[in-house]
Amino acid sequence: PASICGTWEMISNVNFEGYMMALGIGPYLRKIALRLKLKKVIEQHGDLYVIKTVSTFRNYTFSFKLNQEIEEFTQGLDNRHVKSLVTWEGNKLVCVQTGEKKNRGWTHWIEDDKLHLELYCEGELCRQVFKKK
Ligand code: RET
Repeated sequence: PASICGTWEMISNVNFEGYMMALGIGPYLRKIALRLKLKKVIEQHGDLYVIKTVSTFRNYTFSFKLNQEIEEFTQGLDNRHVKSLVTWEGNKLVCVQTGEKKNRGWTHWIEDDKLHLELYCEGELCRQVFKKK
């Protein structure tokens, strides 16, 4: 599959508000977050992946190895501890985040040279699309 590595700039962001509400993020932080033009910086070193969500306001970095459940602390998002498991399912990089919130996770994939990201939590689905820088 096409590589997801590189620097990506957000071109669309649908229902980020609903996703953040499902996470229980307060109105003040939601308002700031909604205005951000996010970037994804994705690196792969062997079986170690690093996904950086970068903005002028706050950054979030998640590092993981495939097929190994790890503790993730969603610092600066909803500040929860979850157990995260990332696997390839066909051409999709799929993460399940097990914890207090039901049905939580995300999926990354490449389509038409764009990086697609679906974030979901408790019935809310946010769709983000990024173009390569
Ligand atoms: C920001 C700003 C502060 C409020 C919120 C944020 C959301 C970050 C998200 C990051 C997702 C990262 C993923 C990483 C994969 O490895 C931008 C930090 C709510 C949703 C999916």
